[in-house]
Amino acid sequence: MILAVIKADITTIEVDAIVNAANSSLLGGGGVDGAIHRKGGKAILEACMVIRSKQGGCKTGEAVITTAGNLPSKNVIHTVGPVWNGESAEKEALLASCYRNSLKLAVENNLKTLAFPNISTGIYHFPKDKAAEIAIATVNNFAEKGKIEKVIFVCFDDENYKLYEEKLNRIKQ
Ligand code: AR6
Repeated sequence: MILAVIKADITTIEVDAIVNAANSSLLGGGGVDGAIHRKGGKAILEACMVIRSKQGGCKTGEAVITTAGNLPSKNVIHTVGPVWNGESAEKEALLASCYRNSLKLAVENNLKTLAFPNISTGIYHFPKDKAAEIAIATVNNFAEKGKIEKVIFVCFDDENYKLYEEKLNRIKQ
């Protein structure tokens, strides 16, 4: 599995699935979620509504998959990150679950290339350094990583980009 980092808008990335930092309603919101729904069009919301009617949304740490509508990627995996409100091992475990459950869903759907945003580090206020550490370790230690060809960490701000670059260089050495 190749691990890469870029600074970009995730809605422009062509991969088998981009991951969305959603909320448990799956009805859209601000940040990367808003951008994905806006650019992907109503097909994504419609697919989310179908999932809502079957299972009532998506719990924190879990993931669901939909069409990517008008986006260049083939699918969108929606995962719900934890809201950070102070030091908590439980929140760290939930963030790791977001990455692990998204990867599992990719394997189940035979998807080979994935792009992750920096889940929970915006509106949900998870500390960026800790989040990057968890994201990279969880992806790198994923049990079925041989089944995924490439994971791109798509950063939107310089701080996250520098953190990922530094941490990825360290594990590649
Ligand atoms: N491409 C890539 N990354 C982005 C983009 C983009 N177009 N836009 C923002 N980011 P956030 P959260 C980065 O707030 O913290 C929504 O309302 C952003 O800089 O999108 O998990 C949902 O509906 C940050 O580093 O997600 C939820 O209610 C990262 O994406 C809530 O926000 C995540 O920031 C989820 O909060």
